Amino acid sequence: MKKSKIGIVSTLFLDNKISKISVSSDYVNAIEKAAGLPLIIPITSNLENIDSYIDLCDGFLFTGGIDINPYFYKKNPHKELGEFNSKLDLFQLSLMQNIISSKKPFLAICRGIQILNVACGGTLYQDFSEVPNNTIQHYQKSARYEFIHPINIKTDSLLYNLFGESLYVNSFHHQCINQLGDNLSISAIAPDNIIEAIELNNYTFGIGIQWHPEMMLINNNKMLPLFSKLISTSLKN
Ligand SMILES: [Mn+2]
Repeated sequence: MKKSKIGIVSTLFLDNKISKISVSSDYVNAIEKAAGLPLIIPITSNLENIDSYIDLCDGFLFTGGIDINPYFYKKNPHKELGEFNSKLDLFQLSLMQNIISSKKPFLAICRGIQILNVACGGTLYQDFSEVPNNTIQHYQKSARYEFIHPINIKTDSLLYNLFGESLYVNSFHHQCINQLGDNLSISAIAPDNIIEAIELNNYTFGIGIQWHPEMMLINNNKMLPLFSKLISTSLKN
């Protein structure tokens, strides 16, 4: 049977001052569990190769990582801004914009939802200390597969078709969406009104989520529909 080729977008990190390309195994395992073929897309300064990577893959998975340089959404750096890497930002923002033009399906996790929003012209809160009335713990101290807070899902969303009106998720973020980008809709919010999921309008499957479903898959299969839907939509494309 033909398998759907899913490009997992890697990240950069510094290991003893050496820049390395990395992907957490949890993402690879999640794509395999949902019967897709994981491929890893490297981060490079060569933006000319982006269209060739898009041609190679049927769908895409954007992964978690460090903060985005607020230069890319025209804000000054907040004092609680974490580490960023502009080369990583440039590649991922450009890749996201070109994937959207190609209409290919994607799932964008954690830093991925933030890349999606910024690629569409939106902005971020750089730290929860910037967020008014933030009352929920969004950076959990428990194991990565533990759920911590519920989300309320809007009825007219792709996410609702997968999970219904509410879902418990894990949470490992100190940033979140502020102003929504163009052609995006909110599909889920936390009890403190933090945006936890967004979707591209008039698009087969283009979802950003703030939690880490690939980590929760270690414990049970409740998050599997996200990956299965990415893969089945990619096969049809
Ligand atoms: Mn959260």
